[in-house]
Amino acid sequence: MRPSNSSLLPLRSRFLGLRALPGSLHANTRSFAQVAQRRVLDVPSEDDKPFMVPIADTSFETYHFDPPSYSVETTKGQLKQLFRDMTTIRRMELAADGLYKERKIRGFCHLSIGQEAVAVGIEHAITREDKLITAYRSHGNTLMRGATIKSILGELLGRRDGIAHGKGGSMHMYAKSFFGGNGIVGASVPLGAGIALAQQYDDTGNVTINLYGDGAANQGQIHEAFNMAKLWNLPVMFGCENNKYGMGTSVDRASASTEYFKRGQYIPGLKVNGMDVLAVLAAVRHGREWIKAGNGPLIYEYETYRYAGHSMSDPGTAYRTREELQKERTNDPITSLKSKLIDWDIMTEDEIKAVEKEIRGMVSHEVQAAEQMPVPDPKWDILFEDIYVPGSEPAQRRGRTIDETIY
Ligand SMILES: Cc1ncc(C[n+]2csc(CCOP(=O)(O)OP(=O)(O)O)c2C)c(N)n1
Ligand SMILES: [Mg+2]
Repeated sequence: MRPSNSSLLPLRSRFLGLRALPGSLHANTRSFAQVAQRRVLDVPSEDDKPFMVPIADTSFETYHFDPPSYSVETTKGQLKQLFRDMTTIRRMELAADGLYKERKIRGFCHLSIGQEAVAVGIEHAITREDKLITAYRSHGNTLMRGATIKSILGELLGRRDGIAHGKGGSMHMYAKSFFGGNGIVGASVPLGAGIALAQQYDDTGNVTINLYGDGAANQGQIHEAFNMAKLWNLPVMFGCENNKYGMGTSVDRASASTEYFKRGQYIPGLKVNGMDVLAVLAAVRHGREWIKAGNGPLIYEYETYRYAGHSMSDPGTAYRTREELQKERTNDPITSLKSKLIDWDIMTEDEIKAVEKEIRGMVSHEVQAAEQMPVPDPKWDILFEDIYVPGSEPAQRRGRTIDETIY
């Protein structure tokens, strides 16, 4: 972490302190603070012109690794998009919550409400040529990798036009450069190391973002993957999404060390405030460049929080207090970005409300479209499709009983 005696000051005063404010600011419709922020931040009028915004110096903790800069280059357009993306994920997750409670979605359904800044910050720091793999809390990542909302909701509803033709459900969604959606805790991490090995072999110059949970972090196979990744200098950014719980077990009860970013021992690490989308963006951009320069793997820890239960069958209240939840909600990633957008004079409160309304309408439209998708016909060829590469199907496919076996 950057040693600084200014760390006790609030973010805004610290950044203002970096440059002298102009002597006289004439009154206009904006407040003094807004005018000052705009001038110090040099907010351009154009949506696509880059400028720098500050990041709190409590955002990172390092392990044998230099932290990113405490200001990040962005544009007004990108800041607005970060807000749109996080709000869209939350609305989509709330829609899934509703559909599940109406008993239209059956089976597993793991929501990522509270964790939106991680999926969104990562996506804004990488390209579609970079690869991403995660565990089962994956709806937000699926959306950010380019899937439509209706294809994700359609999948949850088991529909033919769902992103995995209704056969994957919540835990098994895929898109270009997105390898799921994996239900076996920890098992996706060695797979991600393999994807990075393929990138290295093909000399693509890109990286693999390899996400897992704090619960998964205690698995042996993760440490085997760390070893091989370091041994072979693979272009992989491991990322532990520490949402403080694995099902109903808190990190303190499950982990001898909760410093997940130091778990790689011989691999440099960085802990990132996963409730701040700008901190995530800056950190991933920084680490990606470091990996692309041929320095090998990194282990990131995104400190975040899951507001909902582990899955829909868990109300999420038995193992944590109401006070804890309330406290965590004060760090909400969407609310805090909203206040920055207003403080920095990027969007007005009314503009923000209008975007929220538009996204609410757009998501309910997508819900309707998903509900209108047909269910798959109960036919053998539909059941067996997407298992074998077309043309390589074996002559015999075994069902549960002799009757169901196809020759
Ligand atoms: C190998 C394996 N063991 C156990 C489970 C059951 N299980 C499902 S989720 C989970 C907890 C994982 O927690 P974490 O990695 O922190 O992810 P989070 O749910 O917090 O996103 C467990 C133990 C499983 N799916 N796979
Ligand atoms: Mg967890």
